[in-house]
Amino acid sequence: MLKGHTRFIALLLIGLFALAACGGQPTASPGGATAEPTTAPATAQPSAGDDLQVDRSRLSRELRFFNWSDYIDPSILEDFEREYGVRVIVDLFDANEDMLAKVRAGRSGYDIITPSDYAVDIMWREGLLAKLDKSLLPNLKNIDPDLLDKYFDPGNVYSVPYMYGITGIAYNRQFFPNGVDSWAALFDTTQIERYRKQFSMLDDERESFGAALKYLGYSVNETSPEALRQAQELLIAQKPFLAAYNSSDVNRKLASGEYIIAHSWSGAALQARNGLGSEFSGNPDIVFVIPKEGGVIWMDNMVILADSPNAYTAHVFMNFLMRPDIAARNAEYIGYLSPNVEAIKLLPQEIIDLYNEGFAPNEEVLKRLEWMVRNEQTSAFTSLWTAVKGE
Ligand code: SPD
Repeated sequence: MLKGHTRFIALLLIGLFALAACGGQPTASPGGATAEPTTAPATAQPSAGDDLQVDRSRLSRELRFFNWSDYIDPSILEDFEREYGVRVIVDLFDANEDMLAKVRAGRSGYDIITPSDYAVDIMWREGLLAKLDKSLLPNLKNIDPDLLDKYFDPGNVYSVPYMYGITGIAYNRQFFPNGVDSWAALFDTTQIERYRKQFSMLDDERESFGAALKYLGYSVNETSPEALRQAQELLIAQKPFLAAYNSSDVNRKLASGEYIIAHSWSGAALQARNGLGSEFSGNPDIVFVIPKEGGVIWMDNMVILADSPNAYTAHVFMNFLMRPDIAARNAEYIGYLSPNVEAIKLLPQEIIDLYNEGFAPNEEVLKRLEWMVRNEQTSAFTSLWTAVKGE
């Protein structure tokens, strides 16, 4: 077990280090978290399994967590409530832009959220995030240093890694006996005619434009008018063949056979392969691939909102999620990649084998992956996407 596992981590570390798009120097965080009203039983005591001396008198009774769908093992929330007496109320989103719209409107009531890389960048610049108090996050020591201090939050002043993954193509090998190795399988109209209305693209302005741009030979961050025109044209030509733009239940539809191929996040594909707890059963014929033209690597991160009334409790929850046993259970359940090096050591061999089959990047695949960035020009994707969708 350790052999394959160690090789996986080594490959991952080498590749991620090479790809790391770091920027800026760490900024000292004074730790802006404030105490919330006393609502839970008092007495500070060490909590099981981590180093944090939790002051229970500072815990709120509830915590509001805004998370991607199918992105946490529900039994972990029950464990947190059992251990700390805090009920975590979860609301779901399926696109960074939807999450941002809700948070920007103000008074969302959320304490903790899991934005992707480029969305963290947007959020801290807009003053939406609280600075983290690292003294309340001792389990940060378990996080792979190569996944810290990234370009979107230098010094991790506002965010800590939750899960990461890659975006490519998931397909049912029964219908593609020769395999799939190109985005042409989703864009070439002579190919997609065969599975008209049996495939989906992510309902995501950056991801779907990113796939089209990669197929055309561009970077996912390309914003020249000519490249964007070509990508838009490609997406519009594909649209009549699509079953849907779908970021919410690609996992279920691949597993059930309703889709035979889909633009997918790696973890959703692994859920389609393995099933998801008691939610649905998996399909052993689901395969995941990063096309030869390349794909996306991304990371979702835990952040606390600047107006969170429960920042102390949010830190305790974040620290809990970074406990190796908890992070391992979560990664095994949701199928995404844990940034927690101690958790990876606890994963079962079955999961490591699937990583090695393509549900995680190896050294060769890492060379074909790109991180998404945001800048003045990338806001163009919003109006182009609205036009493609015809909204
Ligand atoms: N169902 C959970 C999906 C999490 C995907 N987040 C990644 C977005 C990358 N652009």
